[in-house]
Amino acid sequence: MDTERKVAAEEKMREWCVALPKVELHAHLNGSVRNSTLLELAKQLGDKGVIVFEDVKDVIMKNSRSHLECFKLFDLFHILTTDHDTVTRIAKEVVEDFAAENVVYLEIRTTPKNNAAKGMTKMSYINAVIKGLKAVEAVDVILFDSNLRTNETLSCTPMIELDDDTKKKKIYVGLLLSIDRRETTSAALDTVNLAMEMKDQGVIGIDLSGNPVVGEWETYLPALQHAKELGIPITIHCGEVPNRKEIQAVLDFCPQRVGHVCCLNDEEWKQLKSITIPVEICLTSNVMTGGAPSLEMHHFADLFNAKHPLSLCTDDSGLFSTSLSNEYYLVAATFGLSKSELFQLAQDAVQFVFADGEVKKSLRRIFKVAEKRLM
Ligand code: 6MZ
Repeated sequence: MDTERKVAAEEKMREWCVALPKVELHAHLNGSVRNSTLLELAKQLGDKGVIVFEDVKDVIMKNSRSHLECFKLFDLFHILTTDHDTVTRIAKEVVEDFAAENVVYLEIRTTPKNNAAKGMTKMSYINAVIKGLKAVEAVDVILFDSNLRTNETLSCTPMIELDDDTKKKKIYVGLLLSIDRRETTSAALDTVNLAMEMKDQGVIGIDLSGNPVVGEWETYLPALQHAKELGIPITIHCGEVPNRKEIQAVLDFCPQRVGHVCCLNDEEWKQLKSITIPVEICLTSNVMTGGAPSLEMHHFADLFNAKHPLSLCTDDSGLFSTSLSNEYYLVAATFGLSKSELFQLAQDAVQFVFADGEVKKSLRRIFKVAEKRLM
């Protein structure tokens, strides 16, 4: 194929990946903020003399992201974003961005933050996120409760189907509350209790995340155990670094899903595969942070060939300059998956959502309709 035809074919495949309905299960709110918004916020704080804009600008726009750089950046992002109005703004924009590329179901995770200087509590932070979801106008945002029933259509349009082009698009959104690895046992328990308290307001699960070289499993275990007893679905960042003791503990804990699983040894792979915990795959993130040596050598291929339950995810679309459509495109370009395999991969992710049967049924209908159009 000559270069021009190759470029045109790649472009068509990219467009197809955007048109594909997609399920996003692993997206951190503050990692998914648009660069343009971060720059605007940095400029405002620069003008107030809180930060030096020129220094921050280069860091935001830089493309390589080691683990260390990522977690330094998150500290910076938190300075830029952590007041109620900004949290509301970024939540709105992040949902709009996912909806714009045909994500039909989004579990967005974020760490509830106390910030006395801003009059912020963990609960007021999550309320600010929910306010952002309610402010989305471009699509209908449907929030559901953690009894896992569809709770509320946030905008006024009733339940709709995607098969009629005249109707507004819809996106199902659920919130996962993240425990940051820097937190104490008591702070982690607060987050789980908050998830329980806000289960009728769109909070549907718990995540354990944060810098993987910080903290001890034993610190979070009581909170995770508590969440399990309360019946709250849990997803855990697992094996971003080769911490043998913790990887084993996570597999033994057997959460509903795990993220990343980059640094497992043969025995741990065997155990993961035998207990078939669904894996949230974050290709670009893993390559950029060094968790996988390259796209070609990413463990996606092994898990996919073993028919292990998995779902493609972005992790931090802003931080890593990616999108869920791009992650699907990369899988096609790197591993040669056909359109029907990509479609199946996207559709299979419906099985691993934390929402209930009604939401799943609706998602399956969306895929059925899309199949006629795309295949
Ligand atoms: C582990 C990550 C992460 O919660 O402030 N986070 N934790 N590994 C990753 N892979 C690169 N990417 C993001 O979003 C930012 C927070 O999400 C977690 C970190 O704790 C980070 O501070 P929120 O919305």
